[in-house]
Amino acid sequence: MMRSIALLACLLLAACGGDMKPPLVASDIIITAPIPGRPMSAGYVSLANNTDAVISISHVTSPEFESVEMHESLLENGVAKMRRMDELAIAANSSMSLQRGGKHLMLMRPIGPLDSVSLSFYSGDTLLLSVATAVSRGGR
Ligand SMILES: [Cu+2]
Repeated sequence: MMRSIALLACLLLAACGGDMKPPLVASDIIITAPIPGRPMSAGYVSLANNTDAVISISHVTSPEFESVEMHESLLENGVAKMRRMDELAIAANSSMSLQRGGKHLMLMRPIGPLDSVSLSFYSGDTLLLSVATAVSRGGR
């Protein structure tokens, strides 16, 4: 709780600062179409932290999916695996790319049609950013 208050204060300070860049910006968002028989999509996105403090994403939600997990791909004894992450930390004034073979979002069990997908990024109870994008067709 203390942590979210501290973060919120930072974000408010950043918002009041002279330069008008939003604290957290998402770009290059890709949501893959679910593979038939596997009710899940992957989400890739670049996240830019424009503040002087670390931004810690604790969870991501999407109204179009039952749940969203933050994953990291890794090799374990030569076998590709995915591990669930409890937190996604973006260093001050840096960007992080969620991409194929690396950190990514796993969107589990779609609810209804997926014409457009919304993602909300949270730090504790604080909504940091909401974005929406179309699902890429034919991609994986
Ligand atoms: Cu995954």
